[in-house]
Amino acid sequence: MTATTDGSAGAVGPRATAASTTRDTDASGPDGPAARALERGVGHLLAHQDPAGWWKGDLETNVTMDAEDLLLRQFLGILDADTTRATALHVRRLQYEDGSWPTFHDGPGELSATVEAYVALRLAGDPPEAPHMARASAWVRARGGIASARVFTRIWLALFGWWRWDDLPELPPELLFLPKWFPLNIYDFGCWARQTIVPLTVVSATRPVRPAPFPLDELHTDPARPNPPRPLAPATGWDGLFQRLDKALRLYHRVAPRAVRRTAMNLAARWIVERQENDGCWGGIQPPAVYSIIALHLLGYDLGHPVVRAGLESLDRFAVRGEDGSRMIEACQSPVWDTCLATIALADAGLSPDHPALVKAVDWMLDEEITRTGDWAVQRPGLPPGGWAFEFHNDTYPDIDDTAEVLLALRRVDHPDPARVRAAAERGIRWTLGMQSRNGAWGAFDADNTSAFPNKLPFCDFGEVIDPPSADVTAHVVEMLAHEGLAQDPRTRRGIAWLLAEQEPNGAWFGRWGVNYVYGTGSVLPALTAAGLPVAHPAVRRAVHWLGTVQNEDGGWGEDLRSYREAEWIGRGASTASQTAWALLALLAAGERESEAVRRGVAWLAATQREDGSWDEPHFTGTGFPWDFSINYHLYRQVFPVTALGRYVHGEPAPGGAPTGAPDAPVGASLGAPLGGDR
Ligand code: R04
Repeated sequence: MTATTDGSAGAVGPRATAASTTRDTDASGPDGPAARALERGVGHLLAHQDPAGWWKGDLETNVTMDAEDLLLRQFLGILDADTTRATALHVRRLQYEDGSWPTFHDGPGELSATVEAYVALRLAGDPPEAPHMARASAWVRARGGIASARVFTRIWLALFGWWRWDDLPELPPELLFLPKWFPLNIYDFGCWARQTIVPLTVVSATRPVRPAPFPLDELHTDPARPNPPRPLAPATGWDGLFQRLDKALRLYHRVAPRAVRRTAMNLAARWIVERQENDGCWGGIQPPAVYSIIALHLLGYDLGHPVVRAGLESLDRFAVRGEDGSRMIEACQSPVWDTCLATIALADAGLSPDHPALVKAVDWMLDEEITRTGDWAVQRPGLPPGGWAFEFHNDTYPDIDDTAEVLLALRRVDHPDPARVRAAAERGIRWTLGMQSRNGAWGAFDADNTSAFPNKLPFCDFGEVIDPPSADVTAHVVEMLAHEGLAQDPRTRRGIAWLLAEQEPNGAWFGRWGVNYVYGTGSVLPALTAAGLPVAHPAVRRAVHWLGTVQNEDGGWGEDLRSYREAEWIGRGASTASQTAWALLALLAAGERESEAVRRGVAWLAATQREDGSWDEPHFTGTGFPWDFSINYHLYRQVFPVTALGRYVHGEPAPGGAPTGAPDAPVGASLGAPLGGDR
């Protein structure tokens, strides 16, 4: 993976336009490989639209989803043979030769995932002495056994007496009493952590133990001493404070007045029930649904109670059946996200703006608009609702990323009821602007969700637990505002200034919700140039140069998930369709259409396309929590290459109604100077 080009051919010219640069004698012409790949890619995408107007690719994560689904059913006494058998088929297929399980394709074996997958297979009847099971338990023991697993894993084991509740961090339900101004309250957590933690306070206070269906001694390093105390180095500073807090809470657990506890638990129950979605799930994501069902059950809701029954039914909808009868649990479902991205892709690919597929998609997106308030209003009281969530059902947690991309998609379609589209768009824009954080940028679900405390809790070892502004979300918002003609609005300009200050010394931007710097850079460059930053701006040049240095020999781009941990993996990894497309989107936005780098990237996409118009992508290029929770969005391999090829063949979408590629629109000239390159 060496530097091939700095991609500077034609670097500082105005943006390429379809009219001035499309030649039919080369690869970019209407009969060339790029146009043919585009046409096949479009065909594949069109064929996968649901009759209702949406797209949804599988959202693949890791085996802890599947294991916890079985453990929940075991805990409630509703585990059936078919579910267990089908889940085990999927879990067995993902095991490595050495006995371990990874949390993403080609990733290292991971202890907590391996413990949970092992237990899932034990539930399915695989005996401990079977070779694959013996390899797994030996692998776990060699890495410290259950004692070294994350808190969530040990909670699941504690539910069956395989771990002691005493050896878990305290999570008291009295947390719900702390008001929103208190320096650690539930609204300081990112919404996903909040939705998970509130039900877990009930579990942690109740400390239930159901009979274990089998012993699990083989997962302890020393079966005779199954719960070795975790040696905690005495910490100083904040870590020390949180260690002492945990000790104090342990004591409190024993002396907590019953009436106070009961009040706190009732408060938690009400908090949970109020947030149940129309389809019975919580927040559109699987983990909060699982823990909420357990919590309500412990609080006396029986399995026939409408709230619990709807919750259990919603869980069934997270299951995807494979052709071989296997069963995989999705952490979450992505219809809104996939639909807006597919709409943009098809519009960029040259589909007529009134194409029935696009109109149908807009109809569906309009019906998905969020019209009521949610947890976001705690930070922004009085802000009228608007915007979109990621999932079919998640009205409490619309997110800024989906809202920005839906708004970009709506603009690309000629809908028969433009007034209706405009009204929804205006609510979405107002909501997005209202959700801007104090620093001028945007997080995914909340404004100003930046407290340092949540990540310090011993409980929070499962991944990111706060939702601070990120470059990728901010870029999507800036791009949307630019297309809405708001590039000069002071709020947009603060976003741009924040982005320019966030650029890494190497020229790239960090990818919070996609892997990794290729995603960040692929999000930011199209936003900056849409907002009028000249392609000659030093920030744009630095990013273009960086992309040139990390292009693979084969012409594609790839970035390994290890880039979240190890600097030598930044920008480095096997080429993938989505990451190659992100790099191309950045380069095309930077006016690099005629460069060697773009030509080779486009050639890679054309050469790796399958007969049916799709691309293979076993590597995970989506991010739930950097490093700790990774996602393979199965539609990314399709929507991003189609967008990139479409922009290559037809030119860039025109921001703010200006003609495509209008050279140096006045907005750009004025932006370049005051926000200039020096940081
Ligand atoms: C790509 C940008 C759109 N948006 C992010 C949405 C991601 C959708 O997928 C997931 C979101 C999730 N959240 N929290 C979890 C999660 C999983 C997803 C989650 C995971 C594990 C545990 C608790 C929560 F697949 Br434990 C928000 C910005």
